[in-house]
Amino acid sequence: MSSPILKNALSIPNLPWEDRPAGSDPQKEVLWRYSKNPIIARDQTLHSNSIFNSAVVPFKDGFAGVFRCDDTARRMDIHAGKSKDGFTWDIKDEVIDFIKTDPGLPDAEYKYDPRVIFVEDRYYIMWCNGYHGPCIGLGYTFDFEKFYQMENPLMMFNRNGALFPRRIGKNYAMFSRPSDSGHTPFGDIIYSESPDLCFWGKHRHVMAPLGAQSAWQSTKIGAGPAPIETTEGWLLFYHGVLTSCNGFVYSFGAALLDLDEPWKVIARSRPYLINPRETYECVGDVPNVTFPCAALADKDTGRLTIYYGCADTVTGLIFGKVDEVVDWVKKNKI
Ligand code: BMA
Repeated sequence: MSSPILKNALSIPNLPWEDRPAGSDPQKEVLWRYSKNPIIARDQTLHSNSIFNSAVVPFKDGFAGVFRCDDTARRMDIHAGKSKDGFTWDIKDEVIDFIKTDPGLPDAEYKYDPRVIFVEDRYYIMWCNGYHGPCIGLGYTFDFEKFYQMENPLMMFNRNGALFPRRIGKNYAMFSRPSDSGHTPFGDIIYSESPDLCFWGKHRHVMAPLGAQSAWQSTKIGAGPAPIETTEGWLLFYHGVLTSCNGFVYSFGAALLDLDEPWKVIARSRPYLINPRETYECVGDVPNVTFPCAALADKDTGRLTIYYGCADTVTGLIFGKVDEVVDWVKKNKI
């Protein structure tokens, strides 16, 4: 039976999955963690210090992805990987060597926090690209072997770019989060459109951080994975940051956005879905971070699998059902 709620979704019969554990109360937690988290170790490639905030998609009879690997010189870059089952990953030791679609394209000083999504005929990658400060990088691949880099979509001082899986009207669409050059203590989610993936405009404000009524998202927010299309609107997982006496705490929640005008918020969760509480989320290079970068939904079962970075060190999996998350957002909206 197909999920009644997903639109334009893929069948992913081999979606990584584990049933809700006995004792987990759906009223209390709509999502649940994989019992064998983390699935990717920090030193899984030859030179990696940490592998986290990484994105995957179904590819051929398995999965492929782009992984943030900081190396032991603490350089931030992205690497390609493949997997048969979505749990066990073979990640290349070498960084992705992008082929420039225009020889005049500036080099990147660093790359991090990739998102990957299939749109029309190829897999697009967005990441945070170092060019006189953080900006959004954009590239594509057909095979996860050769990667092509395009123009940076927006000006510098922007992060958390997430491309939509289809055009809105005639245009491609993306979310971004304007920032500064440091560990930005502010940030709203912005929507933009482009006819050609080069020139972007029609910028619209989507959501701002909230105050004391939803403190997990009080300092800044940013889009997570590419949004998922449902009959109830675009389902967007987004991270929210709280400033504690020990620094930033990264949790994540979800919102439903209008299908035709995605800057219009239908519902936005007051509580978080996931916050850092397991040891691997609280202990690492940056304690207290849960940061989703990929969400795969199976058309046939409505199952949802989220890949997320844990404490800026390792990568974990979270499971749920799309219809349950949508219900939860509606019931727990601001
Ligand atoms: C953000 C980015 C993310 C990271 C987060 C927590 O600014 O650097 O990659 O997960 O901070 O350190």
